[in-house]
Amino acid sequence: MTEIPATEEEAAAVAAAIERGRLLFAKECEFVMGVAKEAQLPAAELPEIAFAGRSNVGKSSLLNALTNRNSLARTSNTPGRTREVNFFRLGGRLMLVDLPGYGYAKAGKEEIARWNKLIEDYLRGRSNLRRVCLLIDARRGIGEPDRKVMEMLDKAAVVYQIILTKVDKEKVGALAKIQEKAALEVSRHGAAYPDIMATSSAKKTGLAEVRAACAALAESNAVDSGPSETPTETSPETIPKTPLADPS
Ligand SMILES: Nc1nc2c(ncn2[C@@H]2O[C@H](COP(=O)(O)OP(=O)(O)OP(=O)(O)O)[C@@H](O)[C@H]2O)c(=O)[nH]1
Ligand SMILES: [Mg+2]
Repeated sequence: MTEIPATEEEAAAVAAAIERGRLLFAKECEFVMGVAKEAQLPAAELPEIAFAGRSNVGKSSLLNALTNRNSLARTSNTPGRTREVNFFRLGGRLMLVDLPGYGYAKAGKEEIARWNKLIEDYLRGRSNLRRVCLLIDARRGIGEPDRKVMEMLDKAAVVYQIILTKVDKEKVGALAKIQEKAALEVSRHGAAYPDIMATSSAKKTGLAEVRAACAALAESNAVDSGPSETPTETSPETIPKTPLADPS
């Protein structure tokens, strides 16, 4: 979904948004804490953006890539690596939240139930949560476990945005179809942003656009009230759509 700005002003606004994203993510990012129970959640001191998605989809890798760190968030070939809700403070302006993955079949039943409860408690009850980035593996598309989370977010009126991951593994043509299909599905969900971002942490694709969207949310004082809001200068609506990945 490549979108070329229609006017010079629009192009300038997009460039400025990208630059604000770059500046924000050039700031210090520090691990604050990992939380295993809702009762341990830190005070809601900053605007928050959470990264949710199936186990192994690339949440921790995306956080590392966005912040230009190799090992800020722990990543692994083994699904189920992130077991707590991990909080990272970015430049004293924004809290980035790395969630445990859902849909990890090999964990014990009790453990899965505990993680799911933790994720749900967090997502439902966080007053300063500006946006959930719902990560979807570009090769798999939106699946049943993702739909359940989308429905839960719709019901809780928590605004979310789909971010495709690992687009380096897909060809441009196939990726465009996956984006279209995801956009169609998302259009039926009240709390979802219509724009589907496409990223690769491995190839650093689409990162500038995600940073820009995060910066716009960090700057706006109001809690993100969703896709129907009239765009403002710092609104995420002014953020460019992610160009398709170059598979080379
Ligand atoms: N090719 C490719 N591989 C990726 C990309 N992002 C992540 N991976 C790989 O996917 C695997 C899982 O990545 P993680 O970032 O740990 O995934 P996660 O969603 O945090 O997983 P959990 O913490 O288990 O929920 C690792 O082997 C990463 O190297 C990407 O953009 N491209
Ligand atoms: Mg992880």
